[in-house]
Amino acid sequence: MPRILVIGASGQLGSELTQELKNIIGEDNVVASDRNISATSSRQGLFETLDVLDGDLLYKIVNKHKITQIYHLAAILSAVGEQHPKQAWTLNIDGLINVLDVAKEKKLDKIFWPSSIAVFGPNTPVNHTPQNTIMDPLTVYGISKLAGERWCEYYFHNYGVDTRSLRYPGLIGYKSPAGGGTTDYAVDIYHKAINKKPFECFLKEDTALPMMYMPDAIRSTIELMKADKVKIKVRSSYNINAMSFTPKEVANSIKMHIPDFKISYQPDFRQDIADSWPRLIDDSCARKDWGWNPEFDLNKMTKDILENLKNLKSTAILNTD
Ligand code: AKB
Repeated sequence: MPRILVIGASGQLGSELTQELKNIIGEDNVVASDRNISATSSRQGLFETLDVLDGDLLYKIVNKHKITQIYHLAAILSAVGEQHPKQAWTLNIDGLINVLDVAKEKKLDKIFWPSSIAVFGPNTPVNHTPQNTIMDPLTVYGISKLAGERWCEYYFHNYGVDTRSLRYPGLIGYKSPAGGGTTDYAVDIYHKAINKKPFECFLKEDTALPMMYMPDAIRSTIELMKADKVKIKVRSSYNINAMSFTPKEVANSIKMHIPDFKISYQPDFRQDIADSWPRLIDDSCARKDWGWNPEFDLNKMTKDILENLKNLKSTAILNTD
């Protein structure tokens, strides 16, 4: 049985992925870790307080729990990264190198590290963005993800570390808040809608971006990690896609269930970031190499999120607006 360490387990992706890994391999085989203990499911079961910049502590935790795989999710995302560029670079790159080093020293079985559509830039083809293409990211987050991809491939080729990675689009879940990204509006909008509040969007109505619903994101991650090593042909990071929509389209999808939902648009600095990213990603390599196939499109996701939020609200678990 693998012994898994999840770094960044209290975040939007980390909390749901940690729970799913526990469901699959058992509570006792998954160690959640984060800088802060937050009120998420990752607090149940094994938990270690860990700042991934502390390489010695990381090493001790790996030894203590006999870890064989790491999912390293801790990062500063695109919007917050532009407010704190050096911190974003340090956390995103030094943290990754600490993880790669411990994987190399301890000969861990495999490592998962998320990249992002933020690795692309204004000269990248925006439609059906290929796996291999021009990459000239404008944000520190994007620069750090692109550099991180190169580091992952470097450790694979030079030290045999089994690094696996996905270029996530905007991830949309309803269970926990998103954390400092440009695609976060597509999370917040559902909470406003279910609470019968108007939503002010920080992107223009016609800004199309690649997006993915959390169940697809979790499944893609687990399928990539389960895939036979010889099938993983891309050791930088795989393009992965599920859907692409604009703020206006997600508002219209919500209006099919909540007809009087209101949206207005007040673009801010995040508009420039979104304008530098692709609209739709070509993920044919992921489909061919390890069989990726998304399940949720926009309307299926909207229905699922609104139903779940409604249930949470009626059982009074949800009290965000
Ligand atoms: C962000 O908006 O920064 C992230 C991402 C696309 O990686 N959600």
